[in-house]
Amino acid sequence: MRMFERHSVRKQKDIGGTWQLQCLDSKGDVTGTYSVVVPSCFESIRGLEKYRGKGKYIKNINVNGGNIRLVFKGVSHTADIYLDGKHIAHHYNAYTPFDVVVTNIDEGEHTLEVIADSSFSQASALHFANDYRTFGGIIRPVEIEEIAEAYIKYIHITPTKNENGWRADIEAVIENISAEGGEFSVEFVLPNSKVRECKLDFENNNATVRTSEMFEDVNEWSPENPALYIVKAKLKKDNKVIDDLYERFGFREIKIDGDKILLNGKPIYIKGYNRHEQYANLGSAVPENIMSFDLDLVQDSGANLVRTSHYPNDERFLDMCDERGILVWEESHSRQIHVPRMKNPNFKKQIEDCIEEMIVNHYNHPSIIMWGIMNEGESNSEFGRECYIHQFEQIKRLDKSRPTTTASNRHFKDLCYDLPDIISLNIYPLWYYNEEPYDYLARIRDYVNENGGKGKPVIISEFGAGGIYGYRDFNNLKWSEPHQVDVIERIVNELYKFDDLSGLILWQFADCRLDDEFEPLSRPKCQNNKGVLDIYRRPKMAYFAISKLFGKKGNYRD
Ligand code: ADA
Repeated sequence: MRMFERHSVRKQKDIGGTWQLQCLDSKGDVTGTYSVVVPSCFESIRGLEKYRGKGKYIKNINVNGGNIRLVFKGVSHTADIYLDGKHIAHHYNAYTPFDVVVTNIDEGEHTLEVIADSSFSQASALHFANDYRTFGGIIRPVEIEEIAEAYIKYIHITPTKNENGWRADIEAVIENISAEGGEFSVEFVLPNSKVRECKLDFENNNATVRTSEMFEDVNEWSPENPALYIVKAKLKKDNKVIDDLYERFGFREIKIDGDKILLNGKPIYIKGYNRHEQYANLGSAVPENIMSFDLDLVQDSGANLVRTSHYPNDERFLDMCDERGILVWEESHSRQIHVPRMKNPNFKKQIEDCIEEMIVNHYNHPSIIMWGIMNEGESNSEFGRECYIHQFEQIKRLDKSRPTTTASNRHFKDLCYDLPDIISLNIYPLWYYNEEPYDYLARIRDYVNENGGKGKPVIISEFGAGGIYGYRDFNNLKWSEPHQVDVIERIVNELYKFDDLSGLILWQFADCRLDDEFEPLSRPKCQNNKGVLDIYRRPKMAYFAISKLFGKKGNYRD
């Protein structure tokens, strides 16, 4: 379920494989029954290619009795979980994990039911008809764990560099589900064979322990040398190990120094792709080998970053980025959320839950170098500004170790350039508007400098053009591959003339399917065709062009 081992004591297994799926109408009546594999999307099942609504997944599971923890890595987009007919959990948002603990369950067979709902309504402030499809179903793995009377919920590791070497601040949160008494402690086995034991004091059945350690001779994590280390935590009760959790991290530090982004003290230059988590007819249930192939294509083209546009990604993909030294801009789930949607009574809780779950679950990935919010949200309104302030404050409460950003397309009207640590601009000259790239960006940057953004790092977070795979001719018309190459080449060569940019991120890595209802007249094939690869990862001419362009530029600002 992850790319590294997480336990030796706690028993954990993947309960994917074959499930029964019943499609349900608005009254809850069954309209169709299918035998499906989990994880998968409704839309990858023959006959459900355009399905939007509810599906009930059913599986009988055998348990040994005692306490179990069910972990859902992604259910799209709203989940209701039932065990033996009893409702035990509810979750909104396809792209963040959630879990539920069931205590004192009898040994034997139990019926697990997961109702996934992909319908759009006022109940859903983040999932709506958009320029990427909200697929339906159990799109990521499901795990069952056997846990003791207490267990380790998570461990966060924060590395910082100082004159004596590296320091790691370690925090672990433990839940005592039985509320039983006893002498509890956590033993940390750290890099360089350091061992630390911390006593626990539970308050309301939860306890947090912290320890800090200095490490003199360790390898830093970097794109060139993505060195990774494991922290092993053992939870003891009356000196007997009852649970454990392994976490992986890297000694790397991200800081802002004036208009530069420093990775371990060196200014970096970002050459990246915006990537939707989608593959052909598998939709957003992307298998590991496709994730790995995508990262081959990222690295082979000379890129050094992936932006998880526009939602938290699968942790297995982030694990692979950690291992390969690929930088990540991860962002909470939002694309073009305008004020009416921000005024949806569900918006505040839904976006804050997403930010919290993203950061709590993805905190230790060294590849993640910044957190993004509100892609092309209404940052040119006072109401929007209040929402941005609130979300940036929430991020800083959860993680002080990473800079923040937000991709703006409000250019000369934006009221929020003073809020993020890094200024990010989505620009589409030569595609959506006939502007000369250099002059257009220079004018936006003048406005940014006069309106709160002066002296901050600047990234071009989106630019690009559409190209239909296989459409080539001599007249270089829009939507042809040669035209796509021409626009990308002109923009990148102009952006390279700015010696104070911190990088650029191409829109987009691969074509992706949209919600059928989204602007069909401007999106041939109901796809966003600005990928340099098609939905099957077949390269367009633009993939070879961007590879040459990325190859021209180093990874570090001079
Ligand atoms: C915006 C948006 C992207 C995509 C792009 C496009 O910049 O952030 O998600 O929709 O436009 O292709 O128009």
